[in-house]
Amino acid sequence: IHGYTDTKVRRFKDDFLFGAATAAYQVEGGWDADGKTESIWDRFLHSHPELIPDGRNGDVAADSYHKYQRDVEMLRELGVDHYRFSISWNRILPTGFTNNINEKGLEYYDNLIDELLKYDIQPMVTLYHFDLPQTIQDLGGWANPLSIQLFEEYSRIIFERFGSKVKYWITINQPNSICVEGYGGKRAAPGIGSSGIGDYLCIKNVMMAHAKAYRLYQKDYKPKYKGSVGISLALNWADSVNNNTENVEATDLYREFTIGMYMNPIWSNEGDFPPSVKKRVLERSLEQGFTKSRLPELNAEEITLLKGSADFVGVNHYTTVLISKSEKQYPSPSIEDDMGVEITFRTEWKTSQSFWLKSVPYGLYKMSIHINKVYDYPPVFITEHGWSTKKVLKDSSRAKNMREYLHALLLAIEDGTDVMGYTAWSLMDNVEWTAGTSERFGLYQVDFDSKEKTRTARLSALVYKRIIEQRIIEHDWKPKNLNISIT
Ligand code: PNW
Repeated sequence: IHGYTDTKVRRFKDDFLFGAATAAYQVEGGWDADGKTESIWDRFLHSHPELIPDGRNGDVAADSYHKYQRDVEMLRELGVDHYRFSISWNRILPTGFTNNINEKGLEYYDNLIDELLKYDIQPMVTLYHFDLPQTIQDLGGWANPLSIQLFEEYSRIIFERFGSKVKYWITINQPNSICVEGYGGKRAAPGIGSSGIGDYLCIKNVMMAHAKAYRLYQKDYKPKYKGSVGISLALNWADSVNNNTENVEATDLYREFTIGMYMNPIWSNEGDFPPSVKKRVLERSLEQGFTKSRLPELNAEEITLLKGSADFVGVNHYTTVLISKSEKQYPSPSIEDDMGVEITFRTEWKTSQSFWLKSVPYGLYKMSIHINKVYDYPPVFITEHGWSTKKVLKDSSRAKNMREYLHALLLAIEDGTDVMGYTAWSLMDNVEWTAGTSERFGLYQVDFDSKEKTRTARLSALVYKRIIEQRIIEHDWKPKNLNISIT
């Protein structure tokens, strides 16, 4: 791509929003405080401590439930425009249902939101970031279509209470992680292991739940509050390993399974899941002796409800993978078998502390151009982008990764991508799901051994602050020391 050798200075416009993100389970702690009950992640890591390398689960985490004022102070130090955080369903509705609304839970988020607004930081609220009430899981969770209505009821309570203060909403974080890892796989909550069946049931219901919440806001809240509602999708880029036709075709299909599956229902002209995915899952299902496709259908009414059900696409972009047609047989039925691809990485790609996360900045550019071409330039909000390291303060690899990806983003903007803002994952170190705290994503380091859960700015925090101030990328800029303060 162009733009890597020229000397043109590219600038983020003044209205471009810079922010940082976290999620409730990963930072709050207070897992049973003030009436909060058990979510599927509480249950999952309580019952599978052996999965966590360092044994740290979300029981206490960074203790943001008690330290939110310090969190807002950090956001002020960075000079960000917005803070993306998620609400714990169990804090608000301890039974999972609307029969018992927990005022203490609402108060916590009210205080956080007021603290943000006091300093002119816009809250961006995620309604659901992986932590379903266990009571709902006991009824099948997202595999049960009842979950659609339950999510809508929960959303109404949140919109009622915070609608006047919050202008940016994310309904659901990463349907594919929720469903493919949680229902297809066994290593993320709820760990159902129903690959090729449960994952697809979940995807339909999660997408429908999103659409219902969007329509609810549009009808009852948008007219008075004028906020925007989006959904955050895990959109990593995939390139073919080479130009062989079979690999190029495998890559197209992989993109339809990982991008089209979630984008098409909302942003394509036809709506619905991608034709190639529907075709493949139907064929494989019939071969396997099923009487119909394992991928549930969307009927005309559902297609209409989903089409256009977002004001922007929340892009969570981390990395790029290489795709080839798979030579090996996967267990069937499974989504892996349905896709039939193999995933690799280029050895030159710099690797993080997470095995899946390599630094490939051009992938963000290519992803943006792909979205523009296929979905006709939808408004994009980067709702997550980040890098993992060990517990170090001089995290030059994170600073470099951020600069290079932001440069790629500037090129994507120059080529027409409509980007509203960028959100760094994460404001601070947190519980990285089953990885515990062994993979650190924070601009601020958290000392989990300390009672205070002391937060300390990393080098990357100072670099980010500088980018936000200057609105250009200075690849060689270095701070004199690691002190950070509010300016
Ligand atoms: C996101 N991948 O998940 C989640 O939204 C965060 O909660 C999480 O802490 C963060 O990324 C870092 O992992 C992802 O395999 C998980 O490409 C996996 C991938 C991408 C995002």
